[in-house]
Amino acid sequence: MPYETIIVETRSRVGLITLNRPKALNALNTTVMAEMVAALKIFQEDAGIGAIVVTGSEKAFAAGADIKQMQSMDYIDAFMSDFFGGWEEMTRVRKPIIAAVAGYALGGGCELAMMCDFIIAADNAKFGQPEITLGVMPGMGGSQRLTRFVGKAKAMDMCLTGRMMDAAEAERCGLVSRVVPVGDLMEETLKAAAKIASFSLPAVMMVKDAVNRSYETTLAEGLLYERRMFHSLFAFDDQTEGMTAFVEKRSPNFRHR
Ligand code: CO8
Repeated sequence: MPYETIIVETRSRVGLITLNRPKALNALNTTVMAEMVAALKIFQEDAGIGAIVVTGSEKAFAAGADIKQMQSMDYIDAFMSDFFGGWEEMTRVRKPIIAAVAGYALGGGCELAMMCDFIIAADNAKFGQPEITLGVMPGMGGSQRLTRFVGKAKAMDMCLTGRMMDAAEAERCGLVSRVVPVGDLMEETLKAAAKIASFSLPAVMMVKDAVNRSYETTLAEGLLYERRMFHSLFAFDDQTEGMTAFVEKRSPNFRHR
C-alpha cells in the first residue's frame, strides 16, 4: 500500500513506521492520522509481527498537529469531523508499540508518543505541550495522559507555560523509559522491539492489556484482573515451553509468536 506521509517497513518480526513529512517537521495532519492507523491495523493483523516501533527524524519526532491545516478551521468543522478523534484508534492496537523519539515531540507529537506503550528518547529529544502559545490547549491527551504519567505539577507547568522538557528531565519524571545517544536510538529501540517480538505473543499482549488496565480501574480490581490473566496463560503451551526451557537451561521456542 503506497503511503504519502509515512514510511512502513518490517525488520524481521518488528513493524517500523517512520513519520515522513520532513519539510513540516513531521507535523500531524489528517492524512498522517489515516495512514498511521491503517498501517498499525495491518501490523496488528499480521501474524509475522510481534512488536511495532513508531519514529520520526533526528530533528523531529513530530512538531505537533499541523498548524497550517488547523489555521482556517472553525468550530463546526472541528466538531462535525470529530477532528483528530481517529488517533484514539491507535490505542486499540493490541500489540506493543514503542515510540523512538529524537528531536521535537511537541503538542500532538508528544501526545502521539504518549499513545505508544513506552518511549525511548534520544538525548536530543524535547517534549512539550505548546498549544497554549497558539491560543488553544492540548487535544490528544496532553492534559490527561501527561498528568497521569508525570503528575499534576509537571503537567500543569508544561501545559500552562508551553515550555519544553529535555530528555534528562523527561526520564527523571517518568515520561520516557530510557535515554540513549541520538546515534544509537534506532538500534536500541529496534533491539528492544525484537526482544519483545521474540516472546510468546499472547503473554506480551496480556502484559500490555494489564498495565493499561491499571489506569482505568481500582487497585483491587486491577490485581484480580492481573491474576486471572496470569492463570489464563497456563492454557497456552508456551507456558510449559518457557518453564521447561528454563529448567533444561536452553532458549525457549515459543509457538504462539
Ligand atoms: N504545523 C505545521 N508546520 C509546522 C509545524 C506544525 N506544528 N511545526 C513546524 N512546522 C513547519 C514550519 O512552518 C516550517 O515550515 P516552512 O519552512 O514552510 O516555514 C518548517 O516546519 C520548519 O520549522 P521552523 O522553521 O519553525 O523550524 P525551527 O527549527 O526554527 O523550529 C520548532 C522548530 C521549535 C519545532 C518550531 O517549528 C515550532 O515551534 N513549531 C510549532 C510547535 C507547536 O506549536 N506545536 C503544537 C501544535 S498544536 C497541536 O499539536 C495540537 C494537538 C492537539 C490536536 C487535537 C485536536 C482534537
